[in-house]
Amino acid sequence: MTKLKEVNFDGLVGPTHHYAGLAYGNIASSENAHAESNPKAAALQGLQKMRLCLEMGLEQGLFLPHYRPAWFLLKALGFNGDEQKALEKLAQENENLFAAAFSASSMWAANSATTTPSLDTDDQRCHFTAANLSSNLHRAIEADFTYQQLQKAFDNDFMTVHPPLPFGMQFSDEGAANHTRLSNRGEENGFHVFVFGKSGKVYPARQSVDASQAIAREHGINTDAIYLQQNPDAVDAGVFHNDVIAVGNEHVYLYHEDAYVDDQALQDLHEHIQLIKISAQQISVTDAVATYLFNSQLVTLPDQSMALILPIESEQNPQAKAVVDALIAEDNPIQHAHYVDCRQSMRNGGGPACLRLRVQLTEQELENTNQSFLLNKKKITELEKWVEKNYRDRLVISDFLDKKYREASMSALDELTQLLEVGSIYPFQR
Ligand code: SUG
Repeated sequence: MTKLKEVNFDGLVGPTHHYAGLAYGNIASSENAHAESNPKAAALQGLQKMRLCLEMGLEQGLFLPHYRPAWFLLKALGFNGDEQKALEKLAQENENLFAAAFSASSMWAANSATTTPSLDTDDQRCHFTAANLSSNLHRAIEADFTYQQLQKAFDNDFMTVHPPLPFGMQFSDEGAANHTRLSNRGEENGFHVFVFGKSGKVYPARQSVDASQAIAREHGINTDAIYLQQNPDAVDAGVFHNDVIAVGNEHVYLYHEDAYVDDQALQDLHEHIQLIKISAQQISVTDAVATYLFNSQLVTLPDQSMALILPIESEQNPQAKAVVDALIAEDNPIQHAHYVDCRQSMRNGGGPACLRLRVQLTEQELENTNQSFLLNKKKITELEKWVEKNYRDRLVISDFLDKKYREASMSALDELTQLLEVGSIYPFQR
């Protein structure tokens, strides 16, 4: 049996983290639009979660924040000339576009890419496809730089990084948030669960089935792959990604009974996979969305037991807490629950699972991964100091008009690349 090691790559929260209500269909994003944000707390909360994972004996990596404002976007839209004047004009004319250009949304690394481990592919290479995030402008502008970072981290003799699928709604792709690789401990190959949407009455779906199928083809997935359609009513209740209503790990798949139009294809895996279906009576979809109970990381610990890493919002809700307590008490591999504070991210609809891209690698692939993207506790301490020094603890959208603040954000990113020894990855460094 070839052993795969799971590494979680978290998106480091960037200095421009803010609340602009840009993600239609994401209830937290709409509810917190224009609230004051705390980028320092957001980044520290993220690092605290990464530290917890390391302390649990897991491998942990990170992706760097994208540089903002996204001048490549603004220039393409004709905002040339004096930068300060251009930003002032834009802020007045189109606040959403202004906010989008400063979005720190790359923190939600679960949407950065879809990956398939080498055990399941025709050419026995590990494959990555950068997500195009076509549904929302502030997210679509992540695609190019994500692709570049993935190449920097993983493009080598053993792994292949693919560019984003063609832009547009037909191939709208939001990455690993809608894909889960399951596996039975005794079996070599995995099972791939792809989840796609068709828009509800109110909110749009974000992952298209054409995109999921293209990725499966592109990666040469040579093992079972199933495609489940999101329940449009769940989409309308705020389930904009599958990881808001389901989580899987190895031979366990935890999901809400109202997650899909039809879960028969999932049921057909029951001989290999332990399906844990949570009923609407245990917790409604609305409460699942409010607490992000399912947006937890389900991880295998070194002793082979499994742990859930959940947002504290689900500890504070009696129904969600009861579901977790019952899971721990019942006969299944989930034996531990850790509640983490990622409230700054949660207010934009991003829980623990959103903040990380799961990558399953062989020992050789892990050795060949660019080590600058991997973390240890010492590096986390250095990153915490870097955040303390460089990040603001209060931010509103109009602060982006402050030139000094923008310059400070750029020099913080410059310092970060030195700290992590990744080289000059940002255009302003060239
Ligand atoms: O795409 N929020 C993100 C949250 C992504 C969560 N990821 C997963 N479920 N995997 C989104 O909706 C809000 C930005 C704002 O409103 O300012 C935002 O983009």
